[in-house]
Amino acid sequence: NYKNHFVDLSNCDTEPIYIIGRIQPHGFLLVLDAVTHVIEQTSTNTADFLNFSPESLLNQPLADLLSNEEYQHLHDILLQEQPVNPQLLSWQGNLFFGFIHTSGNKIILEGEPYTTSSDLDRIKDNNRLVRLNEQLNVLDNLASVAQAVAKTLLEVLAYDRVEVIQYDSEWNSEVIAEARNNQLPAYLGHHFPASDIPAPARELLRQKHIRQIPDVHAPSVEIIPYYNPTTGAPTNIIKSELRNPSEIHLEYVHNMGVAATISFSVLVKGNLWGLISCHNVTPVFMDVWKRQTGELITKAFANNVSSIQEKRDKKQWARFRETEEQLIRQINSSKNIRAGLLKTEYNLLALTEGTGAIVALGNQVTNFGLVPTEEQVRALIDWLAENNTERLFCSRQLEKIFPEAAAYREVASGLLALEISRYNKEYLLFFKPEIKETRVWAGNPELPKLGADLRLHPRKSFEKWEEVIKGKSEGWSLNEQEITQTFLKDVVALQLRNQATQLENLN
Ligand code: BLA
Repeated sequence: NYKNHFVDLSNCDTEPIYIIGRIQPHGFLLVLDAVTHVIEQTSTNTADFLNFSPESLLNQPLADLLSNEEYQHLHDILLQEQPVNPQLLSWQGNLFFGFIHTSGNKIILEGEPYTTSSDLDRIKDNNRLVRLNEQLNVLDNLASVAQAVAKTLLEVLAYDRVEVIQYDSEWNSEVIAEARNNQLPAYLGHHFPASDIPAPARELLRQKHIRQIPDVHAPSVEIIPYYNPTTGAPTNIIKSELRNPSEIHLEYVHNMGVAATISFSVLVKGNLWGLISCHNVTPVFMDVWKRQTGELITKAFANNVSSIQEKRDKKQWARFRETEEQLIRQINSSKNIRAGLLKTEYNLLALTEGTGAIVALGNQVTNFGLVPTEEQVRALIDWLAENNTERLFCSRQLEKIFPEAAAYREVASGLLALEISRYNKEYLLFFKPEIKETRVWAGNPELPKLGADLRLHPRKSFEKWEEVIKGKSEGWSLNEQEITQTFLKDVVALQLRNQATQLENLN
């Protein structure tokens, strides 16, 4: 029950926003039984859009309310498993855009006023989309692709600011591209902690890919009755067009100095990669034509991200692979492993994106690049030998499980450790430094003014992010894990072969 759920900053990870029981006022919502098409719940504002009061709709089968022709048209749509939205519907002669989806064994039917778009506007937006796709075909790095997308969306939607936001593996986010006029300050390069998009909001982003808030101050509209009469439970409206957002989020948007937002989820290979978030200082409504163009732009972007990632992963892998083979050759032509590694042509450091490495073999510890002191390294190895049973151990925040590591977080917040012999305390260690945020807050510091609740403000969030990210490095990619394991395997094979030849020579 949403009504008994008092939401504050401490419990928003469990806020049941999917059963909020309210919508925004720019359309209406009905809940129908999927079989009988009887209206079981309705928003209280239907008279603003149709010739029906909420009371006249409740408990009525659709067939009794519409003309035969109107009902037949709607009935055919309702028979489809997943109707494409929007549909153009007519009820007693009133035209509107209908959005239809199922929720459990109910049908949610929403309506928004029918709007037309001039041919000239449609042509312009279409041309922008064509131009963008031409650009995307030749751009090959994420920053410039994201920038082209932000710029095109700013032209199409004409909001004051467009942000392209990427998540990291822990749901902290970063603004990687931005387009704006001078109404709102820049957030480019800024980071936000995962708590700004708590778990229920992330689930929303996964399930509903376009969301708009035309006016954060618009009074919300109730869905009555709150409990569905046949299920006895509030109806899940997470996929609805009109669902009223959480008050906490509305306050956040308000504190940002923004009155209207639209955002598009960026899904790459089915995973939530990030989002494109558009902000306007004054209220503004995007009709279905604009939303459709925005969706096409977002899809083009997501496809590009996917191919850029693939290309980059492949390139990185080829580079690692080449380094690995050369290193093994270099070791093979040296008198022992250590001597081979210390030759300068090929460096162990090029095997990952890390900036430091240690080879602990026999009783010798050999350093490459930025590493903790020998004493610290030996203590780390003792700890690994005692506590770690995995052959490959990865962390991007070592101090969280090994607090002593906080002393050298600047060079080694991240650790990738490969065990050669736990018993002999022989390891291969790779280090990544702490992430450093060097940008300063951009834009006029007085604008927008901080709201009453300081925490619910992007600038405060930025400070929170800096706290959250202390002692953390970039993560270890699958490529890095795989190539270091390959390297270890090849080194061990070499070692065994050398021992075998030595034995033969003795015989
Ligand atoms: C939702 N929070 C969101 C959304 C964004 C952000 C983009 C999705 C909104 C939508 O798509 O309509 C966060 N927005 C940002 C950030 C920027 C931005 C970081 O423009 C930076 C430029 N939010 C909080 C805290 C809580 C919280 C502390 O900051 C909880 C205590 C909750 N955020 C919250 C909730 C939602 C949300 C509940 C879902 C809103 C909804 O019900 O639709």
